[in-house]
Amino acid sequence: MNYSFSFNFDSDFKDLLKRVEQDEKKKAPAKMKAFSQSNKAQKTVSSMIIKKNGVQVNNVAPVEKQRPNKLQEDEMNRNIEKMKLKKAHRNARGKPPGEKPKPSQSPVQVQEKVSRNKSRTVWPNEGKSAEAGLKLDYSGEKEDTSQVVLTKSEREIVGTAGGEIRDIGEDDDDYDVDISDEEINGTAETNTKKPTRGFFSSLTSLIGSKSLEEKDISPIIGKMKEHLISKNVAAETAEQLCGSVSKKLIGKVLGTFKTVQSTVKEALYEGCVQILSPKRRVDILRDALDARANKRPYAIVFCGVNGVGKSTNLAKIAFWLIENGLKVSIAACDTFRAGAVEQLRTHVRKLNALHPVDKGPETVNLFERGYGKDPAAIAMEAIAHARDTHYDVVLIDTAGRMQDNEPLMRALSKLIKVNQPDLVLFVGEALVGNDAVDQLMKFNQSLADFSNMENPRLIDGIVLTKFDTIDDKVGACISMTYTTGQPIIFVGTGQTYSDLKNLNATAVVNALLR
Ligand SMILES: Nc1nc2c(ncn2[C@@H]2O[C@H](COP(=O)(O)OP(=O)(O)OP(=O)(O)O)[C@@H](O)[C@H]2O)c(=O)[nH]1
Ligand SMILES: [Mg+2]
Repeated sequence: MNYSFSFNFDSDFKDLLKRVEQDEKKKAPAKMKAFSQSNKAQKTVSSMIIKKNGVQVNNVAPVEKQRPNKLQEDEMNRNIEKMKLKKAHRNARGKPPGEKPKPSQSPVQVQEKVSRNKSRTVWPNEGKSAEAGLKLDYSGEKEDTSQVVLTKSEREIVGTAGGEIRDIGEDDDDYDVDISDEEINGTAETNTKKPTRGFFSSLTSLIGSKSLEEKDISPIIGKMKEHLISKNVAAETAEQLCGSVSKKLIGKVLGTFKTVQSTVKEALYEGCVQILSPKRRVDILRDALDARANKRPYAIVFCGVNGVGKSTNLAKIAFWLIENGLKVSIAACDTFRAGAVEQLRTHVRKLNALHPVDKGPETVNLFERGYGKDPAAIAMEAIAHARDTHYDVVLIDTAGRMQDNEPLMRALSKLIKVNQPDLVLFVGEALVGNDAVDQLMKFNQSLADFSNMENPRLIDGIVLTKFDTIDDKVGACISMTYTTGQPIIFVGTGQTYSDLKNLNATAVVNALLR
């Protein structure tokens, strides 16, 4: 195919261009759109309108552009100048720009600074407990020559500890007792649909009226033992306790709607409450008043392993006795650990400042003979001095000692034998697990063995300390009372003078079986 043909491109193009130009000239020139007419402007404005209940509401407040007036402008300029000056000043002191100034000292820090030589930093968010926490920890105390400074919270507890010591959990958060009456009374089994909480709910049940055999209860008893150990009951104690519960139950006939689980639980509950219920009542206030009537001081010895809180809880007990109108002498018979005497001196100063006397002997007296002397002889002197000077109670602090340290155990046995105090208190931490049994057995054994007496004085009662640190792991209560058969007379629940409580057996068992 032949595509070649001839046309005059140049003249055709020129004609066409001329025509187009003439057409365009006839049209009016196009105007530029205002922004508000554009699609973009419509889009932006619609995004600023929200609908409230179907009614359109403008989302943005109209911004009225205001120029600062003269006065405002002057103020702004002055502030800018000030900022420039501040910055220049800071740079001149060598601090990198932007570094935050140090926060000023809190009142707690200032207070501590004047009252003690070296103070632990109290962080602002530590709150009351941290502040209070410092108060009774004078265990590292060196010679203290400063004036006694009483904090507001210390002054506030004066006059609050009269009468019997309150039970744990009565007025604070020693721990939460949260268990239903059904569970306590063992009536939960009648309502089998309702799930019971705690470890018992994980056990399978067997309902019916039948006589219990070992095979029925041994899986439950095994779990129960594990549970007790997890709550810090010493393994040995848990074993014995479960053994006796098991013995008690074998051959027992279940009621029609009773489950094995609830029967075991009931038996364990009863067993634990029985262990914690004192066989004999120790009434220190009454006995001290009796002793006063007989013109002799009432003496209490505090013993235990190192660092468990002997001196601190001795001071709390002194506070309680003073609040009950008794005069207290503290015998510094820890002649072994550096700082032990100064620690007590600090307490005595504090206690006297809290309970000042107008005239006559001070409310609390420190009987001290320095270090290295025979504690038994110092205790004897202290008791004689208290008798002569009309102090009602002598609290004898002793050095911490490990239960296997024979020379120190002999010394303790001698102190108790020659002074025959009214009460021998073993101080033990609530934190202790398996060692609780070992400590108590060996302390008792040493007191018996080294006294060479037919009826030796043994431990009469227990001070359980640091109860505030264990949450619901209350097993040490069971181990200690089970091992000695002696009651827990005081419970230490913190580090202020008012953190001294009475054991509430039911509350502890509820926490234990939770
Ligand atoms: N959280 C808490 N701490 C306690 C309690 N009782 C004592 N402490 C603290 O335990 C530490 C040791 O207390 P001390 O009273 O010195 O113990 P100790 O048994 O006399 O010590 P040694 O004489 O060295 O054997 C101190 O920091 C006390 O503040 C308590 O009930 N709760
Ligand atoms: Mg001590």
